[in-house]
Amino acid sequence: MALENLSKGIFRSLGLLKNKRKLDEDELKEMTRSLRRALQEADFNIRQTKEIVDRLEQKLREEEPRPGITLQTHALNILYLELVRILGPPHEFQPRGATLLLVGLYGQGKTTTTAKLAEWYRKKHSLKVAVIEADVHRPGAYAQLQQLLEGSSVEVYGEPETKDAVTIVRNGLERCKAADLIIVDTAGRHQLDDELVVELEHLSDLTRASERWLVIDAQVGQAAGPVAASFHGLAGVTGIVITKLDGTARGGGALSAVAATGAPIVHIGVGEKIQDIEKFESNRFISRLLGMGDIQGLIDLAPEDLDEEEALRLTQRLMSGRFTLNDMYKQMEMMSKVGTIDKLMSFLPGSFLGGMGAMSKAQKEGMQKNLDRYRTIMDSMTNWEKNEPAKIKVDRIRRIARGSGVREKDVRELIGQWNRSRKMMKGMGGNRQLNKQMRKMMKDGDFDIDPSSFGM
Ligand SMILES: Nc1nc2c(ncn2[C@@H]2O[C@H](COP(=O)(O)OP(=O)(O)O)[C@@H](O)[C@H]2O)c(=O)[nH]1
Ligand SMILES: [Mg+2]
Repeated sequence: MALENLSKGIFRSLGLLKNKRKLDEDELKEMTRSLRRALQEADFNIRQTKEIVDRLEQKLREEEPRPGITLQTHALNILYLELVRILGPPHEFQPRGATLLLVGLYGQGKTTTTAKLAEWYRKKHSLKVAVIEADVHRPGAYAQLQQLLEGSSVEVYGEPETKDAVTIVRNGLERCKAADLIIVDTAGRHQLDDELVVELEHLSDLTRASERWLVIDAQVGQAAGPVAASFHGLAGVTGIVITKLDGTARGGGALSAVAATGAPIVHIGVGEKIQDIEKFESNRFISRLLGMGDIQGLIDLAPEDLDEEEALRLTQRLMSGRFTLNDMYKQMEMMSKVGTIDKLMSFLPGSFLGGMGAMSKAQKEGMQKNLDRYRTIMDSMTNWEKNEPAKIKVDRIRRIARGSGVREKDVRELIGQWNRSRKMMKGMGGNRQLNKQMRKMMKDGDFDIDPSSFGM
């Protein structure tokens, strides 16, 4: 998860209020000191840090928590609102019919982002997407883009021999007329100079680009602010993509400094692979950061071929406690399509399923290994066995173990796991408020979940 250290720092700080209903002066001091440090380590600037911490302190003094809400949850809610406010409202972008120009300095991730965005909008909005490689300075840019989009239906246009970006773009637009969304990757520079501004003007006029997005590497921290401000002012940038948030502890600085310039953050890059991109909405981002989960983000992770009916049916079976190994297998298959346990967990509220979100890295790795092994074992089971796991006797266990190359103990463990999940899910099904919300969410796409129903 991006900004993992900040997340931990905030938990550590707010943890000092755990189980408290009344404010204690010394504890409050210690909490604010610890929070200030966490924010600064994530590279938030001193003024913003002070503003966030002061407001939290003031509100904690002035407002009583609602009945039944602990001081810790109260503080968490206040901090949530403050951080969302700092990071700004979401940028509305209508991709159908748009032409999107990506600009930025060298090595910031423009070409990678071009490919990521193309795939994102192709999948999430079912659009016909084309990309045009207009970087004439970097040899190999076209090949790089082609390689990134290998196997995708996104059309890639480029002319590696042509030395004039405007010509390439003109030809590309003609060729890709039928596309719903066109994304143009441009050449980088060392800095925003006159030549770049002129080229952008040309390209913008030519493409009638409705959007010009600046790509910035998060590793520069707060220095992303001045870069965003100058591009915003001079080149009329309409949105910002912040990349490489996965590889830096200073991401808080980049995000907050950019947001402060008034240029909206549209997407974030969180890895080198083509699917490592997220839409940026500060409320969802902060919700996840604070361990409150991001259900919409989880849905965004779902693969194109996820059968929603089936997912809904499985969820209902799971929550009713009547589910077989076959169901568990299908659920695992779905989960493994979506991503690793680690990734999934980062979208769930911290207290979901008894605090699974707070599992250590080693625990998550262990769980991933188990899942892989369970799948192997289940591949050696008959349908009857998967439907009636409670009736599997010794001789069958032996056969299954031999067939899948594991120990008998492992087969028993799988059956035990099924039994435990069944009981746990049955317990969750009994949580009427949660159950109602889950159903509503799956049915109506209403993802606005009250974190207090997860016991926060
Ligand atoms: N870890 C990580 N690496 C990234 C991300 N985006 C791009 N990169 C890497 O950054 C380097 C430069 O990217 P590139 O797209 O060629 O940058 P460009 O010069 O602006 O076109 C490449 O090695 C990419 O794999 C990201 O979100 N996370
Ligand atoms: Mg490039």
